[in-house]
Amino acid sequence: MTLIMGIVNVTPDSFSDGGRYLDPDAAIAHARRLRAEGADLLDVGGESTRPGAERVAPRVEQERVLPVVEALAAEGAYVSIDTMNASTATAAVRAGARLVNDVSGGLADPDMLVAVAGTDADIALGHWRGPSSEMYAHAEYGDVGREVAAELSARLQAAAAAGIAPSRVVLDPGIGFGKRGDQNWATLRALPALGALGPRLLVGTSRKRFLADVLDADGDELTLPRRDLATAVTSVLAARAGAWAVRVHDVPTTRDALAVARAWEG
Ligand code: PMM
Repeated sequence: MTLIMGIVNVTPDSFSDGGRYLDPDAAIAHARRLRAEGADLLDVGGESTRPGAERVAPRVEQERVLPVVEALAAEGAYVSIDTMNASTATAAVRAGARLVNDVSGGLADPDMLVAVAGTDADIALGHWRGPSSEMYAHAEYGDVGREVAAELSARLQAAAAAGIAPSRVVLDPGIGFGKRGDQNWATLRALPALGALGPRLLVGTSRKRFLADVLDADGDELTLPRRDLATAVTSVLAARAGAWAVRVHDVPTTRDALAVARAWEG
């Protein structure tokens, strides 16, 4: 059964919910709500990766996320830490996080893989070709599905070389990261090939621009319900393609969609 990862962005500038949960108490309350709605994991992040975003100092990132991770883990929640910084990853694992979610696949911080190897946490490695400030500079592909698979395979090997067994790895195709509109759909079509690499798969499509493009919806708040419905559809399709987990903002809509798909499948 595909797990639902609920998004807890403790940031002023994430593209769909930036600033809403910057206060730790607001973030914790939001995460509790996601959990009550059916989230199996809570993904806590303190640095926006929206296209064009500038990096945040690890100290600032940790001030945002550590109180939230600690409170949720103490309540027994399965917490993941969304970070590209090794120091934040290790501090969050000490605070109770069980999964390090690195959208850069261990590329942004050369210490990340070794740091995680020394903990008992798992790691999600995202497909990534460069920082958000230059998000589309590397969006040049021949066969995007093949290239994403080859580059994730290389990250899997790098993790193994650092001492992280494949059973501790989750691979993520990095939807929206260094990929333009249609390149995201081609990447999603390649999910079965990514699954053949072995590790569990995590897929994050939630509210992303490539969905709005299909819906002909612009970026304002009114389009969020439409993006959430589109996210539920892509999450169901990801589940059918074998995803271990889907990362979403709107947990109830995706939870219902997954339940309906499960009923169909019997
Ligand atoms: N996308 C975002 C942030 N973190 N983590 C994983 N594993 N996969 C993703 O696709 C992903 C991520 C950007 O979305 P947000 O700003 O809405 O959180």
